[in-house]
Amino acid sequence: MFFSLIDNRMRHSHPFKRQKYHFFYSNGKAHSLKLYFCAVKKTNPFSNLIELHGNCLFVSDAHFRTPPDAASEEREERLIQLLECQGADFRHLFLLGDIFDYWFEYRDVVPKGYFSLFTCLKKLHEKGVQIHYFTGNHDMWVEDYFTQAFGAVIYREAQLMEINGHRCFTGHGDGLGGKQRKYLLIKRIFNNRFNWWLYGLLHPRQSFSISRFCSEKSRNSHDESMLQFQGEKEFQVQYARELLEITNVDHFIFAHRHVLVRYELTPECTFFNTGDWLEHFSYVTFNEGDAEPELHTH
Ligand SMILES: [Mn+2]
Repeated sequence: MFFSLIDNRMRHSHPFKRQKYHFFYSNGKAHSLKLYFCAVKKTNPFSNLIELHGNCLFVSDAHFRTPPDAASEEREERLIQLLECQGADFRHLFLLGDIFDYWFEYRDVVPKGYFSLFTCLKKLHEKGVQIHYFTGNHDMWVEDYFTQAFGAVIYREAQLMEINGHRCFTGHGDGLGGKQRKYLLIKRIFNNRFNWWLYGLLHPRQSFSISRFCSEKSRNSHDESMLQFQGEKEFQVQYARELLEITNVDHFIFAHRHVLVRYELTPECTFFNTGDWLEHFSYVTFNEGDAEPELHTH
């Protein structure tokens, strides 16, 4: 009775209602639940389709350390070189998450360092480049500092966008697809506003020490086999296939996995991962007039 009520609501208010209803029942995962609540609230998660025009550059996973060490400063310099030499050509810069190994901003305090990078981003902003900052699992605590400093638009979830007439689904890509209950639970705890506020009560010296310890631990626990792209076993690929069942997407552009890859999902739809700015020094461009995004290494 309750579900048929929802079904009726969806039938009258959504362009993809029937498919979504089916999606909820056939999957029953966290993101399906989200679609279900969207249905209850009569909102469409794809209704605020953002339209962008112009050349786009996607870069992710630089994991700049807090405070920056020599290696981190070198990577920062390399990223600035890329942004400066490509600067005149692109209109949108996508920072696809985990740019910082740890980012937590207090009302009056931000992590020190990154001065050259921020100056470069400010210059780009002044030239008219729009910066899109997608938070990753290491920098989910971004608040409004980047927005105030260089007008960045902050996205906390992956987003469907129309880029130069192509439907692109992009975001950091962590926690999407597969059975990642434990990961999603941890993410939810970290992302909870009340916990966020509680953590902010700690003195920066304490909170930054805790974060460094956790970052180090997660770095050491990485599975060697995951260094390679796993094809259909990839959670992001599985998620992309699930999403393709309910809506049209031309290109998926994710990060997080630190693998630079172009993978054909269907003849009409391609999956990309930006790699990283740690070892691959890779990035993705999607220029006006291009049929699909392109992978590069610096
Ligand atoms: Mn990540």
